[in-house]
Amino acid sequence: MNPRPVSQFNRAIVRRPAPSVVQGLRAEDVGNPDFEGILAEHEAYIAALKGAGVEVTVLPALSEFPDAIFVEDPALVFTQGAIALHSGAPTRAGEIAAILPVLQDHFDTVLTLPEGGHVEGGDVLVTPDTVMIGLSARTDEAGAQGLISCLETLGINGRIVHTPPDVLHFKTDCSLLSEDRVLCTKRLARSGVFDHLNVILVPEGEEAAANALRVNDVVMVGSQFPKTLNLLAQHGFALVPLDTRQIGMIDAGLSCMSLRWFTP
Ligand code: CIR
Repeated sequence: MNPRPVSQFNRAIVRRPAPSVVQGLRAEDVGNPDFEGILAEHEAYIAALKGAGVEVTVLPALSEFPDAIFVEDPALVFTQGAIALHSGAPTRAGEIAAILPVLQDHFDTVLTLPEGGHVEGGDVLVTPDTVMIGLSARTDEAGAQGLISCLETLGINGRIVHTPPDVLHFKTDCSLLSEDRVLCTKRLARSGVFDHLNVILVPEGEEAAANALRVNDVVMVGSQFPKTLNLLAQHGFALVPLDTRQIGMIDAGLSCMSLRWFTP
């Protein structure tokens, strides 16, 4: 389906965190993250994207939407075009209207998920032969079916899969490391969803490290996960460790803070 590696990117969009980010959604409240800490993590993330060879568009903070820093969720972007989604979280629904004009600035083709269904980008894993759409509390069957139609319009194949129960997004538990290798938690691997790929299991106790991010020649990984860093180094990956402890308090990892694509 893709003429180039799926993790080859030269453009990205990010959004600066607003002070309200500390009130971001979370499944388990372990206290508010530190705003200065999130700012620092976000700055380091932008620097890592640039260091990997990506031109980064930085959008202004949106204080009315605490989770708007997680731009991966309201949209999907491909070389062929962009798709504006409908969030499954009521407090995030307004982020779509904010990102739509930005998509229209960058893409000739901008589709919108049909009304009635919900999908968040965190549930969507792009692999070389198909786009996997994980059903979750944020992504429903109607949304996934609507997304498959949008993807077809762009000439891309989509397939519905399942997110483990009580896991926020499909990609909370996995990331594509290369064209045929995936980093994945044991609980997701057990479903057999990646039986056609080589699976590297996240070490016990570091499940949150599964949301890593391959960009061009490097893999960004949470710096607080030494066992995962060690394991991936043994597999020969060039690693960029990034601190995600503050955004981790609001259930986020590395993929969620950018929209990435390749423009020829
Ligand atoms: C949320 O619950 O929506 C945010 N606090 C975290 C979103 C993380 N998004 C992602 O991993 N794609």
